[in-house]
Amino acid sequence: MITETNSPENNKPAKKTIFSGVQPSGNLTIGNYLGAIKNWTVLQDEYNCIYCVVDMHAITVRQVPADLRRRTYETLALYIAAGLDPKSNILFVQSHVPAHAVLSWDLGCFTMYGELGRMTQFKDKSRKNADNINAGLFTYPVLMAADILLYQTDLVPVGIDQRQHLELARDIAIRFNNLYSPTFTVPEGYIPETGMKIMSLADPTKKMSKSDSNPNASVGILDSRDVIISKMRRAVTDSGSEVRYGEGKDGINNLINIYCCFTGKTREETEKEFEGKGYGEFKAAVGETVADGLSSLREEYSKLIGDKQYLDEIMRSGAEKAAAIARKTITKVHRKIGYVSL
Ligand code: AQP
Repeated sequence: MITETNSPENNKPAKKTIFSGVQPSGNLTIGNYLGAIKNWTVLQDEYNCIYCVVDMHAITVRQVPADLRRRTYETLALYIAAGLDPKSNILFVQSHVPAHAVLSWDLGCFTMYGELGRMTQFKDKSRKNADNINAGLFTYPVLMAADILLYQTDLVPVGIDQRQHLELARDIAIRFNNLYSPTFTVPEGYIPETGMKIMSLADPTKKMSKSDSNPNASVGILDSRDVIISKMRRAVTDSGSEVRYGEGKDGINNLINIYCCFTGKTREETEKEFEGKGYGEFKAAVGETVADGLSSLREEYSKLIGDKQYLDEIMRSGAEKAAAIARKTITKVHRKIGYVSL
């Protein structure tokens, strides 16, 4: 794991706090799983963990309301199915805790226009959604900073694509702390080395994304066994045949990374295992391994997704717990800014 620079202590509970989230903006991919959710489950005993379904971020791109609602439930059910215990972690939906929007406004007044303009995700998504370059897409990183800073977060487990946003959250926290007095914990990134950036199967120079319109570009966590195996078989690779990590072999490098994440093997072990075997055999093995690795999660998910009442209860109690923590930060921030408290 790569952990980034240290943060100052700030009236913290004994255990350190983790915050992270996924947008319900499409069918979650193995990129979301390996870059984020899988690591969350490993951290849950050691840390106070707060995991959010970030639906407010999702509306920076147009969503069909019924799909957004359905995916919000699906994402929460996936968190639990992946092994996050709702009793020991706070699991909630972002729009259920209005403090996120409140702090986002406050922090927006401590964020520079130029900083937001430099964000590569804004540039990418503006290109992809040229007819809807809305202000929310531009200020997305401020809302993400609010998500993290509200909970005095120490560690943020994310894929590497979110590193630039995380650095901005740190800059905003430091700026606020310096202008007033220590208020926010300055968060560190927690980025996995092998799963940090899973690439598209259709174009391995591009990140795998849940909103990619090409269904063959990504493997969904909930894709069936046959679909996973067939997508892996069709993954774009170079014209070589040797299963070896290297320059100009983006497709094979990506499949080796995926295989290593699911098996726990190193790249060298993987290369050795497939020595003398061609790409076809390797792709079939990756497909089988991914399908096996996700099978218990899929089984658990199918039990949970039908129980809307249970999921509603988790959402409700998670939102209450999150709101209680968020309130303390908001009170402190508003006092420092100079708002009148009633
Ligand atoms: N390809 C990836 N490899 C590793 N990690 C990834 N993440 C996303 N894609 C990959 C990590 O998943 C977490 C949740 O991401 P998000 O939903 O907040 O937004 P995103 O990063 O924009 O993910 P997508 O799948 O690309 O969503 P869309 O298509 O809606 O933009 C984050 O920790 C992210 O790093």
